[in-house]
Amino acid sequence: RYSTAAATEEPIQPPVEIQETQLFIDGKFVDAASGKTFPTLDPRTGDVIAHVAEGDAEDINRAVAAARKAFDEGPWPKMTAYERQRILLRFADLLEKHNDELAALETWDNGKPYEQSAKIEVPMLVRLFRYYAGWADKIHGLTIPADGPFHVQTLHEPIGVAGQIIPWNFPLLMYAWKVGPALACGNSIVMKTAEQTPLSALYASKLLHEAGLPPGVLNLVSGFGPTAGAALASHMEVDKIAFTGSTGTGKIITQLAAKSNLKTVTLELGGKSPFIVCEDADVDQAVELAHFALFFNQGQCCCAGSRTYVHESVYDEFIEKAKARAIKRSVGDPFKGGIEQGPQIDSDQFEKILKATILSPHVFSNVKDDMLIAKDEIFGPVQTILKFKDLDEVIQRANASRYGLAAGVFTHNLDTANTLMRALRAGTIWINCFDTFDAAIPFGGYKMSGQGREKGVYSLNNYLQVKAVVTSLKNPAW
Ligand code: TXE
Repeated sequence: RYSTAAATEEPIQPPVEIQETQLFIDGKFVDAASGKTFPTLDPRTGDVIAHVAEGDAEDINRAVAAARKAFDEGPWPKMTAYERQRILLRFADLLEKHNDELAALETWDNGKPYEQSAKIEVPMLVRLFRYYAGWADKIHGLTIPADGPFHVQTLHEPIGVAGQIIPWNFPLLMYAWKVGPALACGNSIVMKTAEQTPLSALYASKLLHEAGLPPGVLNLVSGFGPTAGAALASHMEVDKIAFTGSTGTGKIITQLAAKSNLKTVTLELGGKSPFIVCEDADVDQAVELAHFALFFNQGQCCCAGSRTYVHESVYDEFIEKAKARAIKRSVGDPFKGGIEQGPQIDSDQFEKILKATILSPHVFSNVKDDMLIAKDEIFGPVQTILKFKDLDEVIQRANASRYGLAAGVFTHNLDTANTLMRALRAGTIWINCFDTFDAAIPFGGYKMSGQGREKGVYSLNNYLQVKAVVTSLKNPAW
């Protein structure tokens, strides 16, 4: 079992039946061309939940052909924006109607608390598709006053076939962050889900077609990175690749894109985000927020506040209280009510965390900046607490990382907040809050945490081409 959770108790039976296990290509559920399957495991026990079709390069070829046809021949990019919007809105309604089944699949495959899936993540998924449905009919170009007798305008057009590769820590949300903007802009998609968590995206894609999405517009291939994923990133007929996962794999994706057809690349990668507790902090509140910033989702968040910097004046009190809070954390079967922490995703991640520490909620005090637990992404329930003296010093230390995904600041001093907010080199700064993931707020990384932004209006740029149209004017006076 990949946690100390409830090792002696019988696992609770998830309230859902598995129905979709095949690949989804051209509007149909189909077997892999090779006929192969792979098991997806219950993180609570390591037992097989289902055998899922294992796509590889040949299935990616089939999926890309379907996506190409849907894009090049229509009807998707040729539909009116309003028609596309209505499909996305109907999809959001269906997701809302099937909230509990989606949440159960997500928890069964991933191990995160069911209450988190059902009350936070699936509702966010619904909200995100409504947000991007709203954009579908508001994407348009400009009319530009150029020198000379010309009428100049820009058309904002979809890029074409988007390849999308997602990880296992937020399977449905990562699906939404990528599918929402791509469809709103009129692209077609081939997505590869993570091998640990194929189930919820298959169910969601079935609902998307019930909502009226034409066949071939969204194709879903379950399978592994070096086979299906690499085939997608290096495909000559794919116009763009969006990836979320480790920094190492992000480099491979970029190389594959460059070596094939120079498809555009957006990346959302690892992090080692600082969470800074300033000297004016109410320690109880700061402890609670820092705890959430790190331990949320079993510590498996790319933006986890995994370097907790605490001012020396409140350091000792903070350590005692952080320890007490971690001990209080309720760990157990994620289908049980009131559980804060379920199992880690799988044995690989479990072993990786064990190399850094001991599993179960853990707090390390007196950490130095050059220790591995202060530098590397651990992706587990391990809080690393460091002491600082003054603002300039903590700015320098917080920025001395190859990552720059997010940062948390805890202070009620306006000047301190403003200084940190401007000085920290990260894509998101959360002040007196953390992990606020509104659909409209852009998310992405500085430095080796990624390229580009997802969510919000910014994500539309990832899925659009700009065409400049210059028309010579016969009668410049008009
Ligand atoms: O990630 P990978 P893994 C970090 C976290 C974690 C570590 C390893 O630190 O411990 O990465 O996790 C696909 N060509 N994050 O191994 O390999 C793969 O199939 C094309 C941070 O799960 O990056 C999956 O769909 N694709 C993170 C996706 O890439 C390839 C979330 C992510 O897997 C591929 C997850 C290849 N050669 C892990 N190799 C975040 N930023 O949120 C793998 N893939």
